[in-house]
Amino acid sequence: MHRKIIHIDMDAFYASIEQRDNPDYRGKPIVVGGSPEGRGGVVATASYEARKFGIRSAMPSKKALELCPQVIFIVPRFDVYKTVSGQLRAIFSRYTDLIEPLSLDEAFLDVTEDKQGIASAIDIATAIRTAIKTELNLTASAGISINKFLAKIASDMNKPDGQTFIGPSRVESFMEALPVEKFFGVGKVTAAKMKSLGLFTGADLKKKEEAELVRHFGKTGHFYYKIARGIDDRPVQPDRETKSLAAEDTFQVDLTTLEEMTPQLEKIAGTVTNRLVRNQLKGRTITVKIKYADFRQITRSRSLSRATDNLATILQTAIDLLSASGLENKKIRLLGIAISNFDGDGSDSPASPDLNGGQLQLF
Ligand code: DCP
Ligand code: MG
Repeated sequence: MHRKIIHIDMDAFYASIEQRDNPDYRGKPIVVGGSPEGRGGVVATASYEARKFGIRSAMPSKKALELCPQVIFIVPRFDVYKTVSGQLRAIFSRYTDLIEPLSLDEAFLDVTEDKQGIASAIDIATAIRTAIKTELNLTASAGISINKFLAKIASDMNKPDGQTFIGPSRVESFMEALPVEKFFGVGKVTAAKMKSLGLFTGADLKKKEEAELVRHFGKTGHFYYKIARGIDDRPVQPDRETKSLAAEDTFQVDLTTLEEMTPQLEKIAGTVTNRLVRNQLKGRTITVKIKYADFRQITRSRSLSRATDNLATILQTAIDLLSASGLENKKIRLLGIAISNFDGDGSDSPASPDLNGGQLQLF
């Protein structure tokens, strides 16, 4: 008996809301976030009209302006996006209580048993998208399959305003044909490593013994072994609170000096800060993860007096923690930054035993 999992992802979320609420923006290339003078700031998202010019999320606004001089920059209205996110959740909850939001515009739904007895996950996804269109005047895309991994990939296959079903009988052939860089959770470095091992698709992964994958990729090797066979047992976890946000990067070449590490740390801090802002979170505890060339790993934390989402503050704290960790004669292969102890989540003791005891779970 297979589960029925739906992944819903809104189309050009912030930009679509702005176009909905202001007729002057409709049909035009618009960008939410960034500064119009191209003086810094990055694009949060671009309307599909702007994407035709090559504008993408996380692109510097300067670059966006170069690609499309007539692009309109819009200041984000997070309160509105949050309200819409709540309205989306209300629509989902007509069909199931097993809802796991991933961000304001994205969620997994387990509709194995749906509240209305519709039974067909395809019909439920269609009904949800219709409700979003008629009630909220926005469009969403959906992926429907037997687990989270496949549903998430599927929701991207027919964007915008579309849906894709990967049924049980198609799972095996779909996974075999899937390029490793399309795997949800496989970053650039892992993809490059896979390719260097001759692993280009799910079919290549499937030919490897589990022990060999674990030897190359550590614990994640177990996951690759299973997912190559279309198996992903992770449950849809309702009400999973965001306890921490993290980003990390593995380097092609081990780093040895703080001068080499600082720009990398800056990039990682930028990613974390963006995600804090996107999720409207501020955190008080900053944790740095360091993995050495010999795979040993340490974490170092510091709690600030006030919660922050400020790039400079987070970066400086991370640099301080890194320098205090003792870098002499060390080769570093991975750096990560996690922010936790969010404002309003109640766990504001600086020496939270939860954190000091279980820092690894942050990443
Ligand atoms: N976002 C952001 N910074 C990023 C990526 C996204 O601030 N680097 C924000 C703006 C997006 C929203 O999160 O509207 C949702 O992100 P998605 O990745 O789902 O992108 P969109 O919904 O904008 O577009 P798509 O139609 O590709 O899903
Ligand atoms: Mg989206």
